[in-house]
Amino acid sequence: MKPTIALVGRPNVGKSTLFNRLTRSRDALVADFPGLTRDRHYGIGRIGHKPYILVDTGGFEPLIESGVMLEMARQSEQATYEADAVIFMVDGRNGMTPQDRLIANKLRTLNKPIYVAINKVEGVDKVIAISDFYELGLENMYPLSATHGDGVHKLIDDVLRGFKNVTDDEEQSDKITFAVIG
Ligand SMILES: Nc1nc2c(ncn2[C@@H]2O[C@H](COP(=O)(O)OP(=O)(O)OP(=O)(O)O)[C@@H](O)[C@H]2O)c(=O)[nH]1
Ligand SMILES: [Mg+2]
Repeated sequence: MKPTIALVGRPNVGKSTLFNRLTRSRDALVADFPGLTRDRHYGIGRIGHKPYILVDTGGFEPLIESGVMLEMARQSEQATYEADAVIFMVDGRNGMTPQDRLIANKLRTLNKPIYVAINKVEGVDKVIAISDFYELGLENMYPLSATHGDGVHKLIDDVLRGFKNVTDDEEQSDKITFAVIG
């Protein structure tokens, strides 16, 4: 069975950029303004022959009470309910925001593995980048650059390590098996 991994976080932190990198596609639209991704968007990523389902989501604004942003927050939450693990992306250049704290609190109640992707830290001291987010109280923190690729492999490797029974592509193919007896 393929594990499902949801990518969530505030608008404009780089979720779709990471989605495209992991699915080796340009399926998700990326732009330098918030609110571009609006609903859930599914793709397939692979490590070696091990496939997984990746879900890109719209920016999660946890304090919005009406309108399209509320619907986007609902879509993000739905993606986290369907997922086996969640990558929670934050912006390592902007640092912690109150919304990040609220999202972290919501995610904690899921009781699922949560991985914090601290994005946009190319050229930034990784220890300093991480230290700003300690107060989220989430253990697994990964400084990375979705644009440049640094740190991305380590993140997805660790996420998938949690799933021992990931089906190999080859195991899924319709091979004919012969028994030679006599
Ligand atoms: N410097 C830097 N910029 C990045 C990185 N990743 C993404 N960006 C930029 O951040 C902006 C937002 O990227 P998106 O991938 O569209 O962000 P998003 O979280 O999907 O945004 P929404 O769909 O609006 O929630 C774009 O201008 C990206 O080029 C990174 O690793 N480093
Ligand atoms: Mg997006």
